[in-house]
Amino acid sequence: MINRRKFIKAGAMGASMVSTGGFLAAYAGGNHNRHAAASGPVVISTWDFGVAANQAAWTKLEAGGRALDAVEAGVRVPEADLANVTVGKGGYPDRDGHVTLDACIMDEHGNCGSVAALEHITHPISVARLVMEKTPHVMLVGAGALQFALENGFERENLLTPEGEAAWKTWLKERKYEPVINIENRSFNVERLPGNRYNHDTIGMLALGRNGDLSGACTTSGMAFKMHGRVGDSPIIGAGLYVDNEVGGATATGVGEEVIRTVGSFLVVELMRQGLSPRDACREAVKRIINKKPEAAKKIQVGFLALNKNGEYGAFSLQKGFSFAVCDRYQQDLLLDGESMY
Ligand code: SD4
Repeated sequence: MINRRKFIKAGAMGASMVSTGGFLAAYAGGNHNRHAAASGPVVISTWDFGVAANQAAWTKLEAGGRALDAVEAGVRVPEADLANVTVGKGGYPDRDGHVTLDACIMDEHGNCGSVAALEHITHPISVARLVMEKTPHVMLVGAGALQFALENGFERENLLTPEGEAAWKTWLKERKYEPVINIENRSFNVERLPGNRYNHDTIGMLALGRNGDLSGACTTSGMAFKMHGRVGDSPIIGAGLYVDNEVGGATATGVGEEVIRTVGSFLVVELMRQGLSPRDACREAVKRIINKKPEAAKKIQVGFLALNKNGEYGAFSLQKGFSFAVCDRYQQDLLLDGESMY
């Protein structure tokens, strides 16, 4: 896998960039702040597919573009990628066979836009941006969101690929209609727990522009085989994404219900406001999830990713297996393994 190779390479290079303790030790200590804002823009995003998405965002940031334009351009990459069965077109459907998408975006002024349970549109993030910029509202859902998208020139498409349909039919045969999140993937293999590496559905991206302004975007097809009408954390401002230009931004991935319960991304930003590093703020938010539901927390994945105003970033998750991608002027293809509680 190319990303694995790049990660190893990145780890080795990182080790040479810190004075003591090596790259991973420095990260574990919460000192993952090699790149301050003064040294240039930075973009970070969730999971392995964040590497390619970051590079699209980087073309905007490098040219001095707005962080908002960067995050929109970045997350459009996995949205359009048919090989990606978890975001945008080609995403796995709900248990009734509908591909329903959730997305939100937030800029440096606190403006935000969101769509939930949107069908037939490949780029929900761009619809969310239009909701932010062209309506008096923050959030449009379902049929109303689709109507708004079509009225604004978005093309109606079939988002269910043959692969997605086949996966859905297999799920129907073996599991019937059980309203349990991703029950088909529940096993003792930690990587296959709901929300984890082989069962994740979201790109969350945060960017800091050359001028010091922050923006974020989050987009997903949601948990595979969810109930029709189910909305996760990803389009909920404060849960799946939050940006405060005075402090920093945060985004979440994993089982959205737990993120909503803790208003996770807002919590991470507020903890950074109180002085915590991005990594420590993410860790504290993960601890809140464990405190609320200690037993459930062992069987699911939730990961947080954060970027502060100084360009320092960090991540933390419940389970092992949460990767995130970092792109700045030093390196455009860095992929890191986040720390985890278990
Ligand atoms: C959701 N948070 O719909 C999303 C899915 C996800 O890893 O990120 N899974 O709950």
